[in-house]
Amino acid sequence: MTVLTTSPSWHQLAAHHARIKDIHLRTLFAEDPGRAERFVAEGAGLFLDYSKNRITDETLALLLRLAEERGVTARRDAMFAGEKINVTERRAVLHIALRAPRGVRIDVDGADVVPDVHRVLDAMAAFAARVRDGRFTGHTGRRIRNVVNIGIGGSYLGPEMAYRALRPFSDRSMTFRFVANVDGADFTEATHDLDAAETLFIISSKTFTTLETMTNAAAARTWLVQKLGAEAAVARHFAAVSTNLPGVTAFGIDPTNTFGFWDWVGGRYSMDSAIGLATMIAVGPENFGAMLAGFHAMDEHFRTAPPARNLPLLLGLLTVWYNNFFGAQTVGVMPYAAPLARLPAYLQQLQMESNGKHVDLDGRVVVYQTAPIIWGEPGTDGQHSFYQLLHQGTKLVPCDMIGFCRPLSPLAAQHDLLMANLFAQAEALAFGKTAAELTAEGSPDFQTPFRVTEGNRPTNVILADTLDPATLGSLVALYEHSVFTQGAIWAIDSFDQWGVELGKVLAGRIIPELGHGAEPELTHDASTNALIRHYRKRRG
Ligand code: G6Q
Repeated sequence: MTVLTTSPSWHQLAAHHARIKDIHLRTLFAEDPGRAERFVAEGAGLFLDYSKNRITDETLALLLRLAEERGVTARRDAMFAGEKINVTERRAVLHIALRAPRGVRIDVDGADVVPDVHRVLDAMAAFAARVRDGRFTGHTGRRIRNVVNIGIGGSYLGPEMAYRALRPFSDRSMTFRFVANVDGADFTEATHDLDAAETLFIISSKTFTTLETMTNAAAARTWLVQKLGAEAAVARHFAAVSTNLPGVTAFGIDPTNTFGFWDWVGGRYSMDSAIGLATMIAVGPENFGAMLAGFHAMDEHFRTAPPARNLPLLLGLLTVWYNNFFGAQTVGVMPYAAPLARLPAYLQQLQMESNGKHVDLDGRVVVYQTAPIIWGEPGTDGQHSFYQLLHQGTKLVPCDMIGFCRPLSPLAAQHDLLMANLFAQAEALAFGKTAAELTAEGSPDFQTPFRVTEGNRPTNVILADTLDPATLGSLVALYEHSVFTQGAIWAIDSFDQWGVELGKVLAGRIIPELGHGAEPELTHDASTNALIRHYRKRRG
Protein backbone atom coordinates (compact mmCIF):
# COMPACT_ATOMS: atom_id res chain seq x y z
CA MET A 1 0.00 0.00 0.00
CA THR A 2 1.23 3.51 -0.79
CA VAL A 3 2.31 5.70 2.10
CA LEU A 4 -0.65 7.70 3.42
CA THR A 5 1.06 11.07 3.06
CA THR A 6 1.65 10.49 -0.66
CA SER A 7 -2.01 9.93 -1.48
CA PRO A 8 -3.57 12.74 -3.58
CA SER A 9 -6.45 13.47 -1.21
CA TRP A 10 -4.02 13.76 1.70
CA HIS A 11 -2.29 16.63 -0.12
CA GLN A 12 -5.62 18.16 -1.01
CA LEU A 13 -6.73 17.92 2.62
CA ALA A 14 -3.51 19.59 3.78
CA ALA A 15 -4.02 22.47 1.35
CA HIS A 16 -7.70 22.69 2.25
CA HIS A 17 -6.83 22.72 5.96
CA ALA A 18 -4.49 25.66 5.41
CA ARG A 19 -7.37 27.55 3.79
CA ILE A 20 -10.08 26.87 6.38
CA LYS A 21 -8.24 26.32 9.65
CA ASP A 22 -8.89 29.84 10.89
CA ILE A 23 -12.54 30.06 9.88
CA HIS A 24 -14.70 30.22 12.99
CA LEU A 25 -17.71 27.97 13.50
CA ARG A 26 -19.67 31.23 13.98
CA THR A 27 -18.86 32.15 10.39
CA LEU A 28 -19.53 28.67 9.07
CA PHE A 29 -23.00 28.67 10.66
CA ALA A 30 -23.77 32.29 9.71
CA GLU A 31 -22.96 31.64 6.07
CA ASP A 32 -24.60 28.23 5.94
CA PRO A 33 -27.28 27.60 8.58
CA GLY A 34 -28.42 24.61 6.48
CA ARG A 35 -25.36 22.70 7.70
CA ALA A 36 -27.32 21.82 10.85
CA GLU A 37 -29.66 19.72 8.71
CA ARG A 38 -27.01 18.51 6.30
CA PHE A 39 -24.26 17.38 8.65
CA VAL A 40 -26.31 14.78 10.48
CA ALA A 41 -26.59 11.03 10.05
CA GLU A 42 -28.76 8.37 11.59
CA GLY A 43 -28.50 4.62 11.94
CA ALA A 44 -29.04 1.68 14.30
CA GLY A 45 -30.94 3.87 16.76
CA LEU A 46 -28.27 6.58 16.95
CA PHE A 47 -28.45 10.14 15.68
CA LEU A 48 -25.19 11.98 15.01
CA ASP A 49 -25.03 15.75 14.68
CA TYR A 50 -21.57 16.60 13.36
CA SER A 51 -22.40 20.08 12.16
CA LYS A 52 -20.36 21.70 14.95
CA ASN A 53 -17.14 20.49 13.37
CA ARG A 54 -14.64 22.70 11.59
CA ILE A 55 -15.58 21.31 8.22
CA THR A 56 -17.27 22.39 5.02
CA ASP A 57 -18.86 20.33 2.25
CA GLU A 58 -15.44 20.32 0.61
CA THR A 59 -13.78 18.92 3.74
CA LEU A 60 -16.29 16.14 3.87
CA ALA A 61 -15.89 15.32 0.18
CA LEU A 62 -12.10 15.20 0.59
CA LEU A 63 -12.28 13.01 3.70
CA LEU A 64 -14.62 10.62 1.90
CA ARG A 65 -12.24 10.57 -1.04
CA LEU A 66 -9.40 9.78 1.35
CA ALA A 67 -11.40 6.82 2.68
CA GLU A 68 -11.90 5.63 -0.87
CA GLU A 69 -8.24 5.99 -1.79
CA ARG A 70 -7.18 4.14 1.34
CA GLY A 71 -9.54 1.27 0.58
CA VAL A 72 -11.53 1.53 3.80
CA THR A 73 -14.60 -0.21 2.39
CA ALA A 74 -12.53 -2.97 0.80
CA ARG A 75 -10.83 -3.56 4.13
CA ARG A 76 -14.19 -3.51 5.90
CA ASP A 77 -15.50 -6.11 3.45
CA ALA A 78 -12.38 -8.23 4.04
CA MET A 79 -13.07 -8.13 7.80
CA PHE A 80 -16.71 -9.15 7.33
CA ALA A 81 -15.60 -11.96 4.99
CA GLY A 82 -13.34 -13.47 7.64
CA GLU A 83 -10.06 -12.64 5.90
CA LYS A 84 -6.97 -12.60 8.11
CA ILE A 85 -6.68 -8.84 8.33
CA ASN A 86 -4.80 -9.09 11.64
CA VAL A 87 -1.65 -9.64 9.62
CA THR A 88 0.93 -9.69 12.39
CA GLU A 89 -0.89 -12.51 14.19
CA ARG A 90 -2.30 -14.06 10.96
CA ARG A 91 -5.81 -14.04 12.39
CA ALA A 92 -9.27 -13.21 11.17
CA VAL A 93 -11.00 -10.34 12.98
CA LEU A 94 -14.57 -11.38 13.50
CA HIS A 95 -16.17 -9.72 16.47
CA ILE A 96 -19.01 -9.02 14.01
CA ALA A 97 -19.67 -12.80 13.97
CA LEU A 98 -20.37 -12.72 17.72
CA ARG A 99 -23.61 -10.89 17.03
CA ALA A 100 -24.53 -12.40 13.68
CA PRO A 101 -28.07 -13.83 13.77
CA ARG A 102 -28.54 -17.58 13.37
CA GLY A 103 -28.44 -18.62 9.76
CA VAL A 104 -25.95 -15.98 8.59
CA ARG A 105 -22.82 -17.66 7.21
CA ILE A 106 -19.34 -16.36 8.05
CA ASP A 107 -16.39 -18.58 7.17
CA VAL A 108 -12.95 -18.80 8.72
CA ASP A 109 -10.65 -21.20 6.87
CA GLY A 110 -13.67 -22.64 5.06
CA ALA A 111 -15.76 -23.36 8.18
CA ASP A 112 -18.88 -21.41 9.16
CA VAL A 113 -18.32 -19.98 12.66
CA VAL A 114 -21.87 -18.72 13.33
CA PRO A 115 -23.34 -22.07 14.53
CA ASP A 116 -20.52 -22.29 17.08
CA VAL A 117 -21.21 -18.75 18.27
CA HIS A 118 -24.84 -19.67 18.90
CA ARG A 119 -23.93 -22.96 20.55
CA VAL A 120 -21.92 -20.98 23.14
CA LEU A 121 -24.61 -18.30 23.47
CA ASP A 122 -27.21 -20.99 24.13
CA ALA A 123 -25.01 -22.64 26.76
CA MET A 124 -24.41 -19.25 28.40
CA ALA A 125 -28.15 -18.53 28.37
CA ALA A 126 -28.96 -21.87 30.00
CA PHE A 127 -26.30 -21.32 32.68
CA ALA A 128 -27.33 -17.70 33.28
CA ALA A 129 -30.98 -18.72 33.62
CA ARG A 130 -30.09 -21.40 36.19
CA VAL A 131 -28.00 -18.96 38.23
CA ARG A 132 -30.70 -16.28 38.05
CA ASP A 133 -33.61 -18.49 39.03
CA GLY A 134 -31.70 -20.32 41.75
CA ARG A 135 -31.50 -23.77 40.14
CA PHE A 136 -27.71 -23.48 40.11
CA THR A 137 -26.76 -23.55 43.76
CA GLY A 138 -23.49 -23.31 45.64
CA HIS A 139 -21.71 -26.11 47.51
CA THR A 140 -23.97 -25.80 50.55
CA GLY A 141 -27.16 -25.74 48.46
CA ARG A 142 -27.68 -22.00 48.83
CA ARG A 143 -28.69 -19.80 45.92
CA ILE A 144 -25.96 -17.75 44.17
CA ARG A 145 -26.47 -14.09 44.96
CA ASN A 146 -23.03 -12.67 44.24
CA VAL A 147 -21.07 -12.84 41.01
CA VAL A 148 -17.42 -11.79 40.95
CA ASN A 149 -15.84 -11.45 37.52
CA ILE A 150 -12.07 -11.89 37.65
CA GLY A 151 -10.34 -10.69 34.50
CA ILE A 152 -8.32 -7.74 33.22
CA GLY A 153 -8.09 -5.52 30.14
CA GLY A 154 -10.42 -6.80 27.46
CA SER A 155 -11.72 -9.42 29.88
CA TYR A 156 -12.79 -6.76 32.38
CA LEU A 157 -13.46 -3.30 30.96
CA GLY A 158 -16.38 -4.36 28.75
CA PRO A 159 -18.23 -6.45 31.36
CA GLU A 160 -17.83 -3.76 34.01
CA MET A 161 -18.83 -0.93 31.68
CA ALA A 162 -21.87 -2.87 30.42
CA TYR A 163 -22.98 -3.88 33.90
CA ARG A 164 -22.91 -0.29 35.11
CA ALA A 165 -24.65 0.94 31.97
CA LEU A 166 -27.42 -1.65 32.15
CA ARG A 167 -27.93 -1.82 35.88
CA PRO A 168 -31.58 -0.73 35.63
CA PHE A 169 -32.12 -3.92 33.60
CA SER A 170 -30.27 -6.14 36.07
CA ASP A 171 -31.49 -8.50 38.75
CA ARG A 172 -31.41 -6.24 41.80
CA SER A 173 -31.37 -9.17 44.21
CA MET A 174 -27.85 -10.00 43.02
CA THR A 175 -24.50 -8.31 43.59
CA PHE A 176 -21.91 -8.00 40.82
CA ARG A 177 -18.26 -7.15 41.41
CA PHE A 178 -15.28 -6.91 39.06
CA VAL A 179 -11.73 -7.70 40.12
CA ALA A 180 -8.92 -6.80 37.74
CA ASN A 181 -5.89 -5.37 39.53
CA VAL A 182 -3.15 -7.64 40.85
CA ASP A 183 -3.09 -5.33 43.87
CA GLY A 184 -4.59 -7.60 46.52
CA ALA A 185 -6.66 -4.63 47.69
CA ASP A 186 -8.89 -5.09 44.66
CA PHE A 187 -9.82 -8.68 45.50
CA THR A 188 -10.04 -8.01 49.24
CA GLU A 189 -12.36 -5.05 48.77
CA ALA A 190 -14.57 -6.91 46.28
CA THR A 191 -15.09 -9.89 48.58
CA HIS A 192 -14.88 -8.51 52.13
CA ASP A 193 -18.65 -8.46 52.65
CA LEU A 194 -19.64 -11.45 50.52
CA ASP A 195 -20.92 -14.75 51.80
CA ALA A 196 -18.81 -17.44 50.12
CA ALA A 197 -21.72 -19.89 50.13
CA GLU A 198 -23.61 -17.52 47.79
CA THR A 199 -20.70 -16.40 45.60
CA LEU A 200 -19.82 -17.43 42.06
CA PHE A 201 -16.45 -16.47 40.56
CA ILE A 202 -16.21 -16.14 36.80
CA ILE A 203 -12.60 -16.40 35.68
CA SER A 204 -12.52 -14.50 32.39
CA SER A 205 -9.31 -14.89 30.47
CA LYS A 206 -8.85 -15.55 26.79
CA THR A 207 -5.42 -17.10 27.36
CA PHE A 208 -5.92 -18.29 30.95
CA THR A 209 -2.28 -17.36 31.57
CA THR A 210 -2.53 -13.65 32.44
CA LEU A 211 -0.58 -12.94 35.63
CA GLU A 212 -3.18 -10.69 37.27
CA THR A 213 -6.12 -12.96 36.53
CA MET A 214 -4.40 -16.20 37.47
CA THR A 215 -3.17 -14.62 40.72
CA ASN A 216 -6.63 -13.34 41.63
CA ALA A 217 -8.21 -16.65 40.61
CA ALA A 218 -5.86 -18.46 42.98
CA ALA A 219 -6.72 -15.95 45.73
CA ALA A 220 -10.41 -16.61 45.07
CA ARG A 221 -9.94 -20.35 45.35
CA THR A 222 -8.04 -20.01 48.63
CA TRP A 223 -10.70 -17.61 49.98
CA LEU A 224 -13.54 -19.93 49.02
CA VAL A 225 -11.96 -23.14 50.30
CA GLN A 226 -11.06 -21.43 53.57
CA LYS A 227 -14.59 -20.08 54.04
CA LEU A 228 -16.43 -23.24 53.03
CA GLY A 229 -13.87 -25.69 54.35
CA ALA A 230 -13.93 -28.00 51.35
CA GLU A 231 -11.82 -28.27 48.20
CA ALA A 232 -14.86 -29.82 46.48
CA ALA A 233 -16.67 -26.47 46.76
CA VAL A 234 -14.57 -25.11 43.86
CA ALA A 235 -16.65 -26.98 41.29
CA ARG A 236 -19.87 -25.24 42.46
CA HIS A 237 -18.44 -21.73 42.78
CA PHE A 238 -16.30 -21.23 39.70
CA ALA A 239 -17.11 -20.74 36.05
CA ALA A 240 -14.60 -19.91 33.34
CA VAL A 241 -14.55 -18.06 30.05
CA SER A 242 -11.54 -18.81 27.92
CA THR A 243 -10.11 -20.09 24.64
CA ASN A 244 -7.66 -22.21 26.68
CA LEU A 245 -9.78 -25.16 27.81
CA PRO A 246 -6.82 -27.31 29.00
CA GLY A 247 -5.75 -24.39 31.24
CA VAL A 248 -9.27 -24.14 32.70
CA THR A 249 -9.41 -27.87 33.42
CA ALA A 250 -5.99 -27.78 35.05
CA PHE A 251 -7.30 -25.05 37.39
CA GLY A 252 -10.10 -27.43 38.42
CA ILE A 253 -13.08 -25.67 36.93
CA ASP A 254 -15.95 -27.91 35.85
CA PRO A 255 -15.96 -28.10 32.01
CA THR A 256 -19.78 -27.81 32.07
CA ASN A 257 -19.37 -24.35 33.60
CA THR A 258 -16.81 -23.31 31.00
CA PHE A 259 -17.61 -21.15 28.00
CA GLY A 260 -15.28 -20.80 25.06
CA PHE A 261 -14.53 -18.30 22.37
CA TRP A 262 -12.06 -18.10 19.51
CA ASP A 263 -8.75 -16.63 18.47
CA TRP A 264 -10.53 -14.40 15.96
CA VAL A 265 -12.01 -12.37 18.85
CA GLY A 266 -9.60 -9.75 20.18
CA GLY A 267 -9.74 -9.12 23.94
CA ARG A 268 -10.91 -5.53 23.55
CA TYR A 269 -13.57 -6.68 21.09
CA SER A 270 -14.92 -9.46 23.29
CA MET A 271 -17.58 -8.00 25.60
CA ASP A 272 -20.27 -9.57 23.40
CA SER A 273 -18.63 -13.02 23.46
CA ALA A 274 -18.70 -15.39 26.44
CA ILE A 275 -16.62 -12.70 28.19
CA GLY A 276 -20.03 -11.10 28.64
CA LEU A 277 -21.22 -13.96 30.87
CA ALA A 278 -21.39 -11.73 33.97
CA THR A 279 -23.37 -9.18 31.93
CA MET A 280 -25.75 -11.91 30.80
CA ILE A 281 -26.28 -13.18 34.33
CA ALA A 282 -26.96 -9.61 35.46
CA VAL A 283 -29.44 -8.56 32.78
CA GLY A 284 -30.71 -11.95 31.60
CA PRO A 285 -30.31 -13.72 28.25
CA GLU A 286 -33.09 -11.74 26.60
CA ASN A 287 -31.54 -8.36 27.32
CA PHE A 288 -28.11 -9.71 26.35
CA GLY A 289 -29.69 -10.81 23.05
CA ALA A 290 -31.10 -7.29 22.59
CA MET A 291 -27.60 -5.89 23.12
CA LEU A 292 -26.23 -8.25 20.46
CA ALA A 293 -29.01 -7.13 18.11
CA GLY A 294 -27.93 -3.51 18.70
CA PHE A 295 -24.33 -4.41 17.85
CA HIS A 296 -25.52 -6.22 14.73
CA ALA A 297 -27.70 -3.30 13.62
CA MET A 298 -24.64 -1.03 13.69
CA ASP A 299 -22.56 -3.69 11.89
CA GLU A 300 -25.14 -3.73 9.13
CA HIS A 301 -25.24 0.05 9.03
CA PHE A 302 -21.44 0.18 8.72
CA ARG A 303 -21.50 -2.51 6.04
CA THR A 304 -24.28 -1.08 3.90
CA ALA A 305 -24.92 2.64 4.55
CA PRO A 306 -23.56 4.97 1.86
CA PRO A 307 -20.27 6.60 2.96
CA ALA A 308 -21.74 10.09 3.35
CA ARG A 309 -24.36 8.76 5.79
CA ASN A 310 -22.25 6.12 7.47
CA LEU A 311 -21.88 6.96 11.17
CA PRO A 312 -18.72 5.02 12.06
CA LEU A 313 -17.03 6.09 8.84
CA LEU A 314 -17.85 9.76 9.47
CA LEU A 315 -16.80 9.60 13.11
CA GLY A 316 -13.52 7.91 12.16
CA LEU A 317 -12.77 10.42 9.40
CA LEU A 318 -13.47 13.38 11.68
CA THR A 319 -11.04 11.95 14.22
CA VAL A 320 -8.40 11.70 11.47
CA TRP A 321 -9.16 15.29 10.44
CA TYR A 322 -8.34 16.74 13.86
CA ASN A 323 -5.62 14.24 14.71
CA ASN A 324 -3.64 14.59 11.52
CA PHE A 325 -4.41 18.07 10.21
CA PHE A 326 -5.17 20.18 13.32
CA GLY A 327 -2.60 18.32 15.44
CA ALA A 328 -5.15 17.55 18.18
CA GLN A 329 -3.57 15.09 20.58
CA THR A 330 -6.67 13.91 22.39
CA VAL A 331 -10.38 13.24 21.99
CA GLY A 332 -12.77 13.74 24.89
CA VAL A 333 -15.74 11.42 25.27
CA MET A 334 -18.38 12.87 27.58
CA PRO A 335 -21.41 10.68 28.16
CA TYR A 336 -24.27 12.72 29.62
CA ALA A 337 -25.46 9.58 31.41
CA ALA A 338 -24.16 8.59 34.83
CA PRO A 339 -24.48 4.86 34.03
CA LEU A 340 -21.93 5.31 31.22
CA ALA A 341 -19.23 6.39 33.67
CA ARG A 342 -16.89 3.62 32.51
CA LEU A 343 -17.45 4.18 28.78
CA PRO A 344 -14.43 6.51 28.42
CA ALA A 345 -12.15 3.90 30.04
CA TYR A 346 -13.60 1.23 27.79
CA LEU A 347 -13.07 3.37 24.68
CA GLN A 348 -9.58 4.25 25.86
CA GLN A 349 -8.55 0.63 25.47
CA LEU A 350 -10.52 0.17 22.27
CA GLN A 351 -8.85 3.11 20.55
CA MET A 352 -5.42 3.29 22.17
CA GLU A 353 -4.60 -0.42 22.15
CA SER A 354 -5.99 -0.81 18.64
CA ASN A 355 -4.46 2.21 16.97
CA GLY A 356 -1.55 3.19 19.20
CA LYS A 357 0.91 1.83 16.61
CA HIS A 358 4.11 3.19 15.11
CA VAL A 359 4.55 1.01 12.03
CA ASP A 360 2.23 0.45 9.10
CA LEU A 361 1.05 -2.88 7.67
CA ASP A 362 4.26 -3.16 5.65
CA GLY A 363 6.38 -2.70 8.77
CA ARG A 364 7.46 0.85 7.87
CA VAL A 365 7.68 3.44 10.62
CA VAL A 366 4.77 5.81 10.08
CA VAL A 367 5.47 9.44 9.26
CA TYR A 368 2.12 10.66 10.57
CA GLN A 369 0.25 10.58 13.86
CA THR A 370 -1.82 7.53 14.75
CA ALA A 371 -4.32 7.13 17.61
CA PRO A 372 -5.28 10.14 19.70
CA ILE A 373 -5.45 9.81 23.48
CA ILE A 374 -9.02 9.09 24.57
CA TRP A 375 -10.27 10.36 27.88
CA GLY A 376 -13.42 11.65 29.47
CA GLU A 377 -15.88 11.72 32.32
CA PRO A 378 -19.63 11.83 32.44
CA GLY A 379 -21.41 15.14 32.08
CA THR A 380 -22.27 17.16 34.02
CA ASP A 381 -19.49 16.12 36.46
CA GLY A 382 -16.70 17.10 34.06
CA GLN A 383 -18.16 20.60 33.67
CA HIS A 384 -17.20 21.32 37.25
CA SER A 385 -13.62 20.19 36.81
CA PHE A 386 -11.76 20.09 33.50
CA TYR A 387 -14.17 21.78 31.07
CA GLN A 388 -12.45 25.09 31.90
CA LEU A 389 -9.51 23.90 29.79
CA LEU A 390 -11.84 22.82 26.99
CA HIS A 391 -13.37 26.31 26.84
CA GLN A 392 -10.41 28.59 27.49
CA GLY A 393 -7.26 26.48 27.48
CA THR A 394 -4.66 26.50 24.74
CA LYS A 395 -5.31 23.00 23.45
CA LEU A 396 -7.80 21.86 20.87
CA VAL A 397 -9.82 18.94 22.25
CA PRO A 398 -12.55 17.65 19.94
CA CYS A 399 -15.28 16.06 22.03
CA ASP A 400 -18.03 13.52 21.57
CA MET A 401 -21.07 14.28 23.70
CA ILE A 402 -23.48 11.42 24.16
CA GLY A 403 -27.02 11.91 25.42
CA PHE A 404 -30.40 10.19 25.65
CA CYS A 405 -33.83 11.63 24.97
CA ARG A 406 -35.68 9.52 27.54
CA PRO A 407 -34.47 8.92 31.09
CA LEU A 408 -34.47 5.56 32.81
CA SER A 409 -34.67 7.22 36.19
CA PRO A 410 -38.11 8.18 37.52
CA LEU A 411 -36.67 11.64 38.27
CA ALA A 412 -37.64 12.79 34.78
CA ALA A 413 -37.38 16.51 35.48
CA GLN A 414 -33.70 16.11 36.25
CA HIS A 415 -33.23 14.66 32.81
CA ASP A 416 -34.09 17.99 31.21
CA LEU A 417 -31.41 19.62 33.35
CA LEU A 418 -28.89 17.03 32.21
CA MET A 419 -29.72 17.43 28.54
CA ALA A 420 -29.87 21.22 28.77
CA ASN A 421 -26.29 21.07 29.97
CA LEU A 422 -25.20 18.85 27.09
CA PHE A 423 -26.74 21.18 24.51
CA ALA A 424 -25.36 24.25 26.31
CA GLN A 425 -21.82 22.90 26.46
CA ALA A 426 -21.76 21.99 22.78
CA GLU A 427 -23.13 25.45 21.99
CA ALA A 428 -20.65 27.27 24.23
CA LEU A 429 -17.71 25.26 22.92
CA ALA A 430 -18.65 26.06 19.32
CA PHE A 431 -19.68 29.69 19.56
CA GLY A 432 -18.05 31.02 22.73
CA LYS A 433 -18.52 34.61 23.82
CA THR A 434 -16.84 37.65 22.30
CA ALA A 435 -15.53 40.79 24.04
CA ALA A 436 -18.24 42.82 22.32
CA GLU A 437 -20.96 40.53 23.63
CA LEU A 438 -19.51 40.70 27.13
CA THR A 439 -19.33 44.48 27.06
CA ALA A 440 -22.91 44.69 25.84
CA GLU A 441 -23.89 42.51 28.79
CA GLY A 442 -22.17 44.93 31.17
CA SER A 443 -18.97 43.00 31.87
CA PRO A 444 -16.49 45.31 33.64
CA ASP A 445 -13.65 46.16 31.25
CA PHE A 446 -10.91 44.79 33.51
CA GLN A 447 -12.56 41.35 33.47
CA THR A 448 -13.47 41.16 29.81
CA PRO A 449 -10.21 39.63 28.49
CA PHE A 450 -10.45 36.88 31.08
CA ARG A 451 -14.06 36.14 30.33
CA VAL A 452 -13.75 35.96 26.56
CA THR A 453 -14.46 32.42 25.45
CA GLU A 454 -13.07 31.93 22.01
CA GLY A 455 -15.32 29.07 20.88
CA ASN A 456 -14.52 27.20 17.65
CA ARG A 457 -14.13 23.99 19.69
CA PRO A 458 -15.61 21.09 17.74
CA THR A 459 -18.06 18.52 19.06
CA ASN A 460 -20.00 15.54 17.79
CA VAL A 461 -23.34 15.14 19.51
CA ILE A 462 -24.63 11.58 19.58
CA LEU A 463 -28.24 11.11 20.67
CA ALA A 464 -30.27 7.97 21.24
CA ASP A 465 -33.76 7.48 22.63
CA THR A 466 -32.82 5.60 25.75
CA LEU A 467 -29.88 3.78 27.29
CA ASP A 468 -31.14 0.24 26.84
CA PRO A 469 -29.24 -2.94 25.89
CA ALA A 470 -29.75 -2.46 22.14
CA THR A 471 -28.54 1.13 22.27
CA LEU A 472 -25.47 0.16 24.26
CA GLY A 473 -24.66 -2.48 21.63
CA SER A 474 -24.96 -0.06 18.74
CA LEU A 475 -22.99 2.62 20.58
CA VAL A 476 -20.07 0.27 21.24
CA ALA A 477 -20.16 -1.02 17.65
CA LEU A 478 -20.17 2.60 16.42
CA TYR A 479 -16.85 3.17 18.16
CA GLU A 480 -15.45 -0.23 17.15
CA HIS A 481 -16.00 0.62 13.50
CA SER A 482 -14.81 4.20 13.91
CA VAL A 483 -11.56 2.81 15.31
CA PHE A 484 -11.47 0.38 12.38
CA THR A 485 -11.90 3.25 9.92
CA GLN A 486 -9.03 5.19 11.47
CA GLY A 487 -6.77 2.14 11.46
CA ALA A 488 -7.57 1.54 7.79
CA ILE A 489 -6.70 5.15 6.89
CA TRP A 490 -3.42 4.90 8.80
CA ALA A 491 -2.76 1.42 7.30
CA ILE A 492 -1.90 -0.09 10.66
CA ASP A 493 -2.83 -3.39 12.29
CA SER A 494 -5.57 -2.36 14.73
CA PHE A 495 -5.87 -5.87 16.12
CA ASP A 496 -2.48 -6.74 17.60
CA GLN A 497 -0.91 -5.32 20.79
CA TRP A 498 2.80 -6.15 20.78
CA GLY A 499 3.59 -3.06 22.82
CA VAL A 500 2.21 -4.55 26.02
CA GLU A 501 4.64 -7.49 25.86
CA LEU A 502 7.90 -5.86 26.95
CA GLY A 503 6.62 -4.67 30.32
CA LYS A 504 5.14 -8.12 31.01
CA VAL A 505 8.47 -9.81 30.26
CA LEU A 506 10.40 -7.41 32.47
CA ALA A 507 7.91 -7.84 35.34
CA GLY A 508 8.41 -11.60 35.05
CA ARG A 509 12.14 -11.03 35.47
CA ILE A 510 11.75 -8.71 38.47
CA ILE A 511 9.22 -10.81 40.43
CA PRO A 512 11.83 -13.32 41.71
CA GLU A 513 14.24 -10.47 42.44
CA LEU A 514 11.78 -9.09 44.99
CA GLY A 515 11.48 -12.48 46.64
CA HIS A 516 11.78 -12.65 50.39
CA GLY A 517 14.89 -14.50 51.54
CA ALA A 518 17.55 -14.66 48.84
CA GLU A 519 17.99 -11.33 47.10
CA PRO A 520 19.70 -11.96 43.79
CA GLU A 521 22.17 -9.49 42.38
CA LEU A 522 20.48 -6.86 40.24
CA THR A 523 21.54 -6.31 36.65
CA HIS A 524 19.06 -3.71 35.43
CA ASP A 525 19.88 -0.10 34.71
CA ALA A 526 21.04 1.98 37.70
CA SER A 527 17.63 3.54 38.30
CA THR A 528 15.66 0.26 38.26
CA ASN A 529 18.29 -1.36 40.51
CA ALA A 530 18.04 1.51 43.00
CA LEU A 531 14.23 1.40 43.05
CA ILE A 532 14.21 -2.34 43.71
CA ARG A 533 16.76 -1.90 46.53
CA HIS A 534 14.68 0.89 48.06
CA TYR A 535 11.60 -1.31 47.95
CA ARG A 536 13.39 -4.32 49.44
CA LYS A 537 14.65 -2.15 52.30
CA ARG A 538 11.38 -0.36 53.05
CA ARG A 539 8.78 -3.07 52.56
CA GLY A 540 9.16 -4.38 56.08
C1 G6Q B 1 -7.03 -6.80 24.59
C2 G6Q B 1 -5.74 -7.12 25.16
C3 G6Q B 1 -5.71 -7.26 26.65
C4 G6Q B 1 -6.28 -8.56 27.18
C5 G6Q B 1 -5.86 -8.73 28.64
C6 G6Q B 1 -6.44 -9.98 29.25
O1 G6Q B 1 -7.27 -6.70 23.42
O2 G6Q B 1 -5.21 -8.20 24.50
O3 G6Q B 1 -6.35 -6.20 27.31
O4 G6Q B 1 -7.66 -8.59 27.04
O5 G6Q B 1 -4.47 -8.74 28.74
O6 G6Q B 1 -6.02 -11.11 28.56
P1 G6Q B 1 -6.66 -12.49 28.86
O7 G6Q B 1 -8.11 -12.43 28.53
O8 G6Q B 1 -5.92 -13.48 28.00
O9 G6Q B 1 -6.46 -12.77 30.33
